[in-house]
Amino acid sequence: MPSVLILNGPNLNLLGTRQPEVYGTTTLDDIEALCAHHGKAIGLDVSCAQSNHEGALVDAIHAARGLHNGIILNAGAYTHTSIALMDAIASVELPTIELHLSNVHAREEFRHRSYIARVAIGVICGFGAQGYVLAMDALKAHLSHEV
Ligand code: CA2
Repeated sequence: MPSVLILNGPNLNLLGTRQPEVYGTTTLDDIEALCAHHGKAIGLDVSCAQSNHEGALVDAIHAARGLHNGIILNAGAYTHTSIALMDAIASVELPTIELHLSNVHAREEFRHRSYIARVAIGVICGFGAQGYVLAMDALKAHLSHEV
């Protein structure tokens, strides 16, 4: 069964506790449970991780090589700043989907730039927690067409 790493970045551990008007009321635990449930339904093995630290996210991406077939990455604010994460994704050569809960293009100008998008196979944003399900379906389809 193909395997996906669902990796969440800084502050996403606070989901559901603050700014519900922007990020909704769903917690990160809820999202991870949703992903595990959907993985079983579509035949995708799911591993989830979260870190507030850029280097730990780089390490998690490196460790995914050989363990997982793809990555779904919500890099949070590092999306807009991190050449290190971009380079890590490029180096492991795993199909990666960039994900955001909010529609970053409808928000501040500084959220419009993404370093991750340059190395991602696609970007999903603006659909809240449902975006993780959409990303899993997209990755599953991508991996099925790869062979
Ligand atoms: O919309 C997304 O998923 C973001 O990746 C979320 C990041 C933001 O910097 C990106 O531009 C878009 C911020 C995550 C902050 O999460 C919080 C959750 C609850 C309370 C406060 C922050």
